[in-house]
Amino acid sequence: MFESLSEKLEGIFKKLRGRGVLNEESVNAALREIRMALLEADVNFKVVKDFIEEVRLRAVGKEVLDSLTPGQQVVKIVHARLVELMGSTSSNIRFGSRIPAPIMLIGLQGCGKTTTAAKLARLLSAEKRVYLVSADVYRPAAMEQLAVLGRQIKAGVFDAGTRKDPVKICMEAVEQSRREGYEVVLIDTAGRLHIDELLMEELRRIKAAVNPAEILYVADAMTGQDAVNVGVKFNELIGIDGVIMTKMDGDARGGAALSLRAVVGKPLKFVGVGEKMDALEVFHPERMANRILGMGDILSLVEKAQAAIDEKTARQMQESLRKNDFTLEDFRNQLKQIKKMGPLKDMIGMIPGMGKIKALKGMEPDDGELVRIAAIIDSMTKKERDNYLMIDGRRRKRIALGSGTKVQDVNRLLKNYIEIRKMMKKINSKGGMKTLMRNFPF
Ligand SMILES: Nc1nc2c(ncn2[C@@H]2O[C@H](COP(=O)(O)OP(=O)(O)O)[C@@H](O)[C@H]2O)c(=O)[nH]1
Ligand SMILES: [Mg+2]
Repeated sequence: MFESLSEKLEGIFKKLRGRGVLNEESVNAALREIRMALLEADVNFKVVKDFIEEVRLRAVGKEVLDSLTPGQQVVKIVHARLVELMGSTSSNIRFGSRIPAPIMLIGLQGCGKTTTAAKLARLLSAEKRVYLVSADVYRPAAMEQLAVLGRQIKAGVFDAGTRKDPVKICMEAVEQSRREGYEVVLIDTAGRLHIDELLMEELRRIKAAVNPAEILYVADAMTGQDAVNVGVKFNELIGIDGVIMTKMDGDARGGAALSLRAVVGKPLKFVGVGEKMDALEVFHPERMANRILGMGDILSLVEKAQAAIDEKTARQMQESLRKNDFTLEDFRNQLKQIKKMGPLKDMIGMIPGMGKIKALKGMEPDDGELVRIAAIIDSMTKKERDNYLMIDGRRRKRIALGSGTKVQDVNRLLKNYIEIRKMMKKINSKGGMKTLMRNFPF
């Protein structure tokens, strides 16, 4: 997601950076390229137009032309606009004062409603007692799917028995959850291949019957601008309070996520980033903008780390990310921790600078690769791990032999390590991660 947009924007900014002073012409040239990059990322045409106009207004002002670091100014403006475009701050679910609070999930078939209902139940259950109910009486396996997921995450699931009326099922589920002391009822509704009047009528009836605290539209990122258009329809016909965008881990170009807020006028609240039950994240516009601009997303990374490992280890990791003397030992520990957190590919994009490292990108390390890297580092002496400079050709041969790998593997690992170490140094010399995120690495 956003990979190719990130790459293009980075290229555009690099060109700007090379200039001493910006003039209107170079700003306009950059804006034309940004416009193309956004359109290619499948961002809504009108959204792109407004975006560019706004950036132009702010960028062609006097401050920028006189600025000492004009490239930086433009990136800042684009960054600020991206954050605004996605809604500025993250939006939580508003549960209201009624207990239990019914939350309805709506969307087309296959967009990920059932999976998301279970993921959301899992996420919310850190703070609330959450009950699940499926109102999908049409697909034979739909209720069973939710029941299975519910068992997996240890959430209560309403058993509809032989009931056939979705409205009655929802009402009884809300009653049941009240009796059993649940605080939230997540309602998974049926979807259709297209928006049709029958589906809308059913959703309206459920809405009228349970009076949900929130209605969340579940959108499949892979369907691009269709997801946005369908969102507009659902909002007109049912009314929605927010959006959950699923399959952000896929190779969708990201335009839908960027256009939603501006076109539908409702915030993106969560994003689905995988099929597993823990693959749902609160959506943070600021962090997403950082990621799009290739700045990584250290906050998300640390948050994930905290969920996956105990806090102490997370703190150590944060430290070692910042530490100047990032040794091979740190590198190995970090890879181990990263492995615990989920697919490495996703994580790499979140570490500042990592996305830019070509060598690492080509490597796309899988689990096997991680085992190999660990084996290579294990075959080093403590001294070598502390000081990679002493690892000469002879030592490389020995390490390869000892770890059952080839000298080329050892070379590649050292090359990657040196690149990452350079990034770490850069982060440190700028006075820590915060400054880096605020001021951009150039
Ligand atoms: N990769 C990925 N797959 C997802 C995500 N969310 C849902 N899916 C998959 O999408 C498919 C349809 O999901 P489902 O919840 O049954 O959709 P529903 O018809 O809207 O209830 C399933 O194979 C899910 O595993 C996500 O965030 N990432
Ligand atoms: Mg379903």
